[in-house]
Amino acid sequence: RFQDSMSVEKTHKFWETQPVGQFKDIGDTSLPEGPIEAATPLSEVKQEPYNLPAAYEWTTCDMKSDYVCSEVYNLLKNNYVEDDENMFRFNYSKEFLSWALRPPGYYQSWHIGVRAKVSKKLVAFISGVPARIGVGDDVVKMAEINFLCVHKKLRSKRLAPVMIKEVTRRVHLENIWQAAYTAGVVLPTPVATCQYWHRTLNPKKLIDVGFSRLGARMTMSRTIKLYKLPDVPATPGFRKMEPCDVPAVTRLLRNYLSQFIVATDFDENDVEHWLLPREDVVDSYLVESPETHDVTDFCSFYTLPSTILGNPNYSTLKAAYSYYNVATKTTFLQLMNDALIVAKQKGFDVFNALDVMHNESFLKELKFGPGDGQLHYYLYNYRLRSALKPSELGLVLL
Ligand code: NHW
Repeated sequence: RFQDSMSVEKTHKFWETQPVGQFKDIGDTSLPEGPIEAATPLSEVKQEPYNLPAAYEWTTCDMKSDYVCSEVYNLLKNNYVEDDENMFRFNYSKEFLSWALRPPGYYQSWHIGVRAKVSKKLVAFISGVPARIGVGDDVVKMAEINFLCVHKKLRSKRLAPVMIKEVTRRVHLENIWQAAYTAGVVLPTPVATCQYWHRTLNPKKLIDVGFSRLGARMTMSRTIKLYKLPDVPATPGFRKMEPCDVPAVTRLLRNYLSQFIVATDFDENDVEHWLLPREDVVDSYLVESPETHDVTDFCSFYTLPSTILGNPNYSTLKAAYSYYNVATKTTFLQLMNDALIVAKQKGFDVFNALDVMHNESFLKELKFGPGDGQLHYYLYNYRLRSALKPSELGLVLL
């Protein structure tokens, strides 16, 4: 019989056992907000790793080692996230992984690999990094979980639940009891469901590789004209962020992010790590008022190329992803248009942004188009009374 596939809730043998919001509780406003399970004494946390199938063993990955970083890079390059049509696969660079996994106060024990015992080949990975996240009026120490990956040949063998339990155990050992993560798949239960929007910078290439299609009644030359951008940013005082800007940018960001229900809580050390420009990893620009020399506006994006699968002409799609942006004096529209201009100058093919924070206010006007597929945000062991709108989120995970 016909069923609307959108409304079918699958059973989740693993997730049903975890302290996360369950589908059956959606709409039950009698449940309290906050931790689902209380923290336990550290002595009660399981001391030994979970069991893996006999042919595999745990490894803790030293991301300072160029060799280990290459192993993780290659696992992800060949086995990480693809789009629904299997045309593109994320290709996080080694420099990016080393940055993403070693923020202030990181734990090497949260960089968890699985190796084949005989060959020592790395076949799976999961990671966490510590973060402070504001939820409502609380600031909660959390783990941000990312880069969960199982080699294509080992899929559907229930390895992922063991890896998630193992990272949870190691997070608990640091006396941290909550986590945040995003995924393209629906799991129990999203705190928000967001959409990616794409701003074409290099129309010819995007059309050639099948990322986008020529619009109805559009020619290539009209399309190129439509997406053309000025050569240089328009805002006086627009420049690259420098180390001396860390205090001012931190103030600007903290003030901006405090309005969202779930948001990153950045201090100066975090801003120094996450937002100071790093070549081919993260770019940050700000507006310094020519009169007062105050920092009034800020924008940033990170570099995440995708491998183009099976195209004879092109092998990589160079994508910039909107990160954190704050406009106080410049209009948000002009600030983000300047971000597009510098991204274009740097050779990006496309600029992507989620509909989080105030991004909705510039997406349509700056000619972003909605993507297919959604990104769901999740919290582990923290219940919110109801789901959030994307615009209530002040958090971007890599
Ligand atoms: S999302 C990207 C995830 N990675 C990929 O999509 C790469 C390509 N796919 C794969 O490598 C960003 C595999 O398909 C993976 C699943 C490894 C995804 N999140 O081993 P089985 C992140 O990294 C559940 C959570 O047989 P598999 C965030 C699935 O629902 N759960 O599947 C990561 C099912 O459980 P259920 C996911 O295909 C957040 C079970 O896994 C999931 O061979 C992690 C099936 O396992 C996903 N993306 O491997 C959670 N995809 O209950 C962190 C599938 O439905 C939680 N599953 O039966 C917090 C932990 C820390 C807490 C601290 C207090």
